[in-house]
Amino acid sequence: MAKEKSEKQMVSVEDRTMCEATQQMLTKARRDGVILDLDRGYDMKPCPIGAESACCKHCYMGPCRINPRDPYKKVGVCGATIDTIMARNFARNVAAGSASHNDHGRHILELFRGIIDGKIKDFSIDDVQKLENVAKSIGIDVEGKEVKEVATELCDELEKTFSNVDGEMPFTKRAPKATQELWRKEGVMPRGAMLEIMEMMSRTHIGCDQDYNNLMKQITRTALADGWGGSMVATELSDIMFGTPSPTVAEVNMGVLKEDHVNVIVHGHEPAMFEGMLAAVNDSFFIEEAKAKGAKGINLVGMCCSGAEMMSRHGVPHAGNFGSTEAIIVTGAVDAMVVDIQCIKQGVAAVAKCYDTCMITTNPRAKIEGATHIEFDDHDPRKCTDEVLTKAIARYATRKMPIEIPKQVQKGVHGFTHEYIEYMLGGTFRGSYSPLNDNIINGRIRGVAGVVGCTNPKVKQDSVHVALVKELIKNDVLVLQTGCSQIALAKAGLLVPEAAPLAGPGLAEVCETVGMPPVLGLGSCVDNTRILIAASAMVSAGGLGNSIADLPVAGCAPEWMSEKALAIGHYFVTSGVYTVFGVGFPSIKGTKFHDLMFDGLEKQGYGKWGVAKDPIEIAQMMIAHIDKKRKQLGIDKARERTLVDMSDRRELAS
Ligand code: XCC
Ligand code: SF4
Repeated sequence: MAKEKSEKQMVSVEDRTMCEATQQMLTKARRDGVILDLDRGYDMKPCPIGAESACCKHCYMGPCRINPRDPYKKVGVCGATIDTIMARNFARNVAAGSASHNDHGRHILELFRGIIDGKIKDFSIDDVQKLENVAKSIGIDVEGKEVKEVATELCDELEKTFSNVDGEMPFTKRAPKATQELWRKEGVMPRGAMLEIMEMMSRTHIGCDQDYNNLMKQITRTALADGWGGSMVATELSDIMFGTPSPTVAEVNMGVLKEDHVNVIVHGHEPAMFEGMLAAVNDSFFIEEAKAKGAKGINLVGMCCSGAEMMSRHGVPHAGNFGSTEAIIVTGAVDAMVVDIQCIKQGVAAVAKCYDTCMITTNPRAKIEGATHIEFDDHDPRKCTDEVLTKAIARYATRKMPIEIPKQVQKGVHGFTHEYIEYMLGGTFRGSYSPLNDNIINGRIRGVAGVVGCTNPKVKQDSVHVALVKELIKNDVLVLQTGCSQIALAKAGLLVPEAAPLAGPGLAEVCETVGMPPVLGLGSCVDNTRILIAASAMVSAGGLGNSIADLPVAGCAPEWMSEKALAIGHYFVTSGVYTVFGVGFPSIKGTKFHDLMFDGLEKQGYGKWGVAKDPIEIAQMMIAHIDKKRKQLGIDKARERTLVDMSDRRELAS
């Protein structure tokens, strides 16, 4: 790749990312004349009309462009108004995001079915307790039944998540009654995901649904079919097959690569291939092969979401989030980059070519031009994994590139789940959410925030995540995390109990008593559904209202970029959570569609959307919402008393 700009002309690496390892690799890439996403993102000037969702290309009478500064002046050739155009664009984003998670969930369900049928032999049911709990949660009677019988019934029932053409999606039963009633009243209760996504695509065709209010109902149904559908199926069945995580110390950042080992990175979203790789790297045959070529062993590490799952379940080291997947190749130390689906930048393959890294795709749904494709088959995992390892070892043996591995490694505690939160705060014998609710009611914990989602080269990598989470915990808000955001905070050193002093006095006291970090890592993006279940459990534990919308909670994706993030955001909003997005939002302020999203939905009994760029401003918006909910619940005064108590005690102590 040609060197296009001298280093002087380029923006400083410190402005592109706060991750020091990524800074070091970006510097090296520039020196090597290789262009990374972090620089492409800076150079790309996004289309100002598209950025505000003021264009439509749903038919070839257009594409039609509306002036975002004067949105009601013109309509499209077909007559579509700006509200129709924005609603349809958002609808298709949500449909794509929901489709991704449902496709993932359906694959996991097929794997589960294969295990039950005995056709898949390399995986098994690992967590029978969780199997029974999940089955019971949707009304399956498990008493006196064999494991296989329960599994079959659960599998048949969950199949409906995808294939139902009427009725209600099975996991919606796990939402609070009042939340379910709202969905029924509004006509947004999801049926089957395939139907909802198909209907969403059809309704957004030219000349179909042209009322943004009516479109919103199907958008909501399509998003709920993600959170209470495919994503939840993926998380729950993965726990049943591969084990429910519990807190595990794991290492994060590029320093987990080892110069004297064969380094294999797995980057993607479905855990099956990664689980297969983990089995293969522990095979003594390959360890001996690697040693015969002069390596000390094979080092398997993860990136992005399947990496976050493997870290939670097995403590597998994690090399970095979405913003570092090209940069890490620049180390020269990656012998194989093995990918499956979602969030794999095509640029990773181009960078891999520059550094002689084996770039291997494994999923028939996601090939990349120029990459080697070695297909992963659930029925015969070793066929793929062994070929991958053979290639990786061969690349190690013929390494030609100079190697430079950043030193940064941070230890953190990962692998929290809604089950573990219950146990951690309630104890083995009286496991319940009541202690969490009590601490919220008495005000030590002001509220709970979910901070999740991607990194985006439009903003300095990790910086908004870290500043936002620090501000939230300082204000006694307990933070739950998933995905690339969790990795950002892990790199910043906040996923350890020792971070408790960074929290406000109330939250710090709870963390110190329990021995937990003020920031709890829950895993990958499909594991956002753990937050939905935790919120439902908080409602049923009592004292905090009747629906998720009553809870003093808020959500945020401060550096979001993907359509999946929009689908997740909308299922949180319509499950009752105030959800703020950073970076920007594809809608125009002052339009009817925007007002519906950012205000009207709340009046209908849901949560609502918010948008801001500055982390402190985002934190203040979330805290103001939490305080509003505390006031509505009548628990605002308790917090003032508790905090006075604590400062009194502190003064006495000093
Ligand atoms: Fe992708 Fe899931 Fe976003 Fe990260 S957080 S960039 S969606 S890998 Ni899920
Ligand atoms: Fe233009 Fe309407 Fe066609 Fe969209 S559907 S491109 S607004 S004519």
